[in-house]
Amino acid sequence: MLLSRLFVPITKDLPSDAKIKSHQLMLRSGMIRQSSAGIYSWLPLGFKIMKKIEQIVREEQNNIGAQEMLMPTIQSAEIWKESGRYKDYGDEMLRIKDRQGREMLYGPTNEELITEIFRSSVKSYKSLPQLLYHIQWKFRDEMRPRFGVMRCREFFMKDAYSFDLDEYSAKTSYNKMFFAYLKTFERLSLKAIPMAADTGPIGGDLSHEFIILADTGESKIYADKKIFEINLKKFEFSKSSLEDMRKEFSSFYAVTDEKFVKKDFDKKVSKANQIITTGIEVGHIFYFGDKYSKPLNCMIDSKEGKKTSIKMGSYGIGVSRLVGAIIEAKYLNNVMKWPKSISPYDVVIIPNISKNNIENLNKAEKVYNDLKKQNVDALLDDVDENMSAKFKKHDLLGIPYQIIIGSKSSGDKFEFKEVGEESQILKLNEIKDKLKK
Ligand code: P5A
Repeated sequence: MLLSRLFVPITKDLPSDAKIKSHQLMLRSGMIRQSSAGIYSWLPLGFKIMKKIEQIVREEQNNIGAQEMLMPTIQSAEIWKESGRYKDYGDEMLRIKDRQGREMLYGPTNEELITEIFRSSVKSYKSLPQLLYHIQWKFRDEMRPRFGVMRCREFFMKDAYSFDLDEYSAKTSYNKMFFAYLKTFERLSLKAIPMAADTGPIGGDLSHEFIILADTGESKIYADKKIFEINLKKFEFSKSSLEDMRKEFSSFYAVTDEKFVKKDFDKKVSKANQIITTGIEVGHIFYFGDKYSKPLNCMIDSKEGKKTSIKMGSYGIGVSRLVGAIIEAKYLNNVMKWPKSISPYDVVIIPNISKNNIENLNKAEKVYNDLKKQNVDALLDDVDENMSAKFKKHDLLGIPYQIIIGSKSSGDKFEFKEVGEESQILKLNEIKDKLKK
């Protein structure tokens, strides 16, 4: 892609409510544009990054056998009346009437709708277990939308739902998700820690929030330092039971605000290991048994022919929030560096074309075409401006590798730089090898 053709409206002007760095960077680098309070349009650069995050989330769901589907954003109020949440959800629910006067709503979550689908189609234990998910926009009329995409009213969520015959197998589904989440966040180069959490309006008694540490996070957490040191790689997934592996995490104190009990914290964690800080909730999982299946009458015939209500859980990842969360984690000293797995481009070519240097531009185009042939997704900065302006702009765009075509490049050797590291002079073939790695 040529940067001069990319619709990326970089701006210096920031609204006064852009207080945290992810919100500022997303506006300045033209990733998003606010349409009204807590509602954003995603411009090409921001959308491309979010799509890459979505794809990693999807792959890790598919890896544990979850099946993708798509439910609508607009739901009927009827099923919410059946579960009792139509009233409970209060003002956070955006309620709409259609032309026939029927009560509708913009879905804040999908427990009711998926249970309704399930009850009308599944009758026997033989069809269980099932794991279903979709990635869809949600709407919550937050009282105080803030921090850009972190707490908005319309946001993009992956939500999964598990259906099992009994509590034991439902907890196996929970554990599968637990580890799928850890792998997902690891692929996004985030250290997300599972913390025992409150269940709020979703309900149930077993729940974990996945939190990444950040000063600007809205979740207060209390944890044992040692939980941050657990390395996923040490687990042998084929050999150990998921429950045992999860217990390893649970053996360390790690809770959010609502679950905090000072006496327990002081008893279980030495003073030196106590971490009291803030973080961003990027995922949240719940086991709630028959909280929805019972009132919605989602029953199944057991092996013995007895009618029992299905045991369910639900599992959310804030896909759009993750874009902001990753910026909070990776934007340091006014320089952004996207993790390679979700960078909008693999590499940016930056020729010095000030003073109308056609030779550098030609060289850059050759490199660009060469990389394109090798399926490297390169961005060519063909914008007519001086190098210091270019570098400032790329500090915002955060593409992790740069090929700089200026005084240090000659013949088939180029200046190659990984953001945050010293630059090197390398042959194009060597650069290609590095990029492919
Ligand atoms: C789990 C999936 C649920 O809604 N029902 C279906 C359950 N959980 S949750 O914790 O309420 O939300 C899941 C994740 O969505 C993100 N999120 C938000 N992102 C941006 N703006 C918001 N207002 C917002 N609310 C929730 C979070 O990442 C949360 O973990």
